[in-house]
Order: sequence, then C-alpha cells, then structure tokens
Amino acid sequence: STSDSKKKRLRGDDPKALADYMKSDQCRNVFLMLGAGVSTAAGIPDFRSPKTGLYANLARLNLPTPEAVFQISFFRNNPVPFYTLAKEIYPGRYRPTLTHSFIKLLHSRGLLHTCFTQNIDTLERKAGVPEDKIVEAHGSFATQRCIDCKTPYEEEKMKKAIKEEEIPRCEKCGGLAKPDIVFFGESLPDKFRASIPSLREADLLIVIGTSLTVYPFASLVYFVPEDCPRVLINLVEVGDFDRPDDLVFTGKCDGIVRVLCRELGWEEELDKAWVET
Ligand code: CNA
Repeated sequence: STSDSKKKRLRGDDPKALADYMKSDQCRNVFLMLGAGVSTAAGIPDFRSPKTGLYANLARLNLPTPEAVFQISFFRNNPVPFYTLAKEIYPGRYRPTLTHSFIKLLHSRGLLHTCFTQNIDTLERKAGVPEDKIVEAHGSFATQRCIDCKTPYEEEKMKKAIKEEEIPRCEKCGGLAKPDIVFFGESLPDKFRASIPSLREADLLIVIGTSLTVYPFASLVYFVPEDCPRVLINLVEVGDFDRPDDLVFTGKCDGIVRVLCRELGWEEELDKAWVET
C-alpha cells in the first residue's frame, strides 16, 4: 500500500506534489541528469530537435553522417567540420539559463548531491555550481590535449585557433589538439564511472532536456532505488518514466522550473540568482 511506502507517492505532473516532497525531510539527496535542452534557451542548439538541432544543420559541412563530426576516426582525417562546429558552440559566447540557476539553488539549499551532465558548454560551472558536484560525462571545452601523445594543450592557443579557423597541432608531436570532449568511440571520464554508485543514495532524480538516446549516460536512470521518484522535464516525452513515483512534465524547462520554484517559495531567489550570473 502507499501508506507504508518509504517515500511519498508522486503521480502525474503535479508541481505542488513535487515541491512538497522536496521540502520534506525525506528528500535530502537530489541528483540531476542534464542534456542539451537545458542550454537551448541560452542560444546553443541541441542535437536532435528537428530544424533547429545541430544534426539538422550539418548538411553544409558535407559529412557522410551528422554523427561523423564527433567520430574520432573521421576527425583524424578531416578535423575541419569539428572545428567549424566548435567555433559555433565555444563557451564564452553564452550565459547560463534559468534552469542552470535552479541547479545553483539546489546546491545553495543543500539539496544537490551530483549533477550529471552531457553538456559540454560548462554553463553549470558558470552558473556557480561547484565543480565537485558536476560530472561532465562527455567532457568539456575546459581542457584540451593531443589525440596522439595526450600532451595538454594551452587553452588560450585553442581559443585562438578556433576563433581564427586554424587547426591546432600539438607542439610536441604534431598530432591534432582537441578539446577534451568525448567523441563516439572514446571512453567516458573516470569520474563518470566512479560516481555511478552514489546514485543508490538518491532521494530524487531530475532529468532535464535530454533525448536519453546516448548510452551509457541514459542508463543512469536505472541506478536510483526503486522507490526514488524520477522526474522528467523535457519538451517531449522520452525514456520510460513508468515507475509509480515517476513524474513527467512536458514543455520548456525554464518555464517548468519557474513553476516548481514558485511552489517551493524559491521564485524570487531564482530570478536573483539568474540576474547575478
Ligand atoms: P538531444 O539528443 O539533442 O536532445 C535534447 C532534448 O532536449 C530533446 O528531447 C528536446 O526535445 C529537448 N529540449 C530542447 N529544448 C528544450 C527546452 N527548452 N526545454 C526542455 N527540453 C528541451 O541532446 P542530448 O543532450 O540528449 O544528447 C546528448 C549529446 C548532445 C551529448 O553528447 C552532448 O554533448 C551533446 N550536445 C551538447 C550541447 C551543449 O553542451 N549545450 C549542445 C548540443 C549537443
């Protein structure tokens, strides 16, 4: 029965029920899983949205398939498409969204355990979420190295090369220098695997702005306990949110996060955090 269930039963798409649960002392460890949809309002296109997504707009780069831009074997022979794209999405041009500020708030309220992100734009850090709470599962533009001898490459030089449309090369071996973002066929950072067991401590999992199509990242939703409510906030329904305590909110994440913060009594703080970033 629901009465002896450890967690409060959550059903459907009621932000008040979610807010009440978040305010209760049952909810201590909140985990997040983020995707490109969190950053579209910042002006960074996602991959898979029809028309606006990056994959829909890569045709002009003459790729065999859109995914090739992130394939290490393709990159080795032709790094130009990747650097063309990198110029477009390079951090520095964008500011965090309201949803990023919500994550900062979860941290300052002592609720955030870990923020798993597929995003490579570093906007979580920019919003003020401390690095030790972020797992950049697909790496980021924060560091870079040679794909052959692995010698680190200077950030300023990478910035300059991308800006001036030059191909950055390792000063040691002449290999291609690439930002440490994970390409298809490359392994995920050690921190990703090391952080998976902590999901057993989860009292709440919030999944925001991802198509949940990239593995192993997408499988994280299965590592939280059976009775841990899982919340999806996404433009469209994705994944299998069919456990009894799962909640699904469809729409733009910034709007949904605002409604949730209103229910939490955090709305003013949310706007303040966002203005200050
Ligand atoms: P995706 O496959 O493009 O899916 C994005 C999802 O977000 C889709 O289901 C959209 O419907 C949804 N969405 C778009 N806008 C919003 C919004 N405003 N509110 C709510 N939902 C929205 O992207 P994933 O992240 O799932 O794919 C994984 C790839 C994308 C990772 O490897 C990333 O590195 C990569 N990526 C990152 C960025 C970035 O760093 N900002 C940008 C583009 C791609």
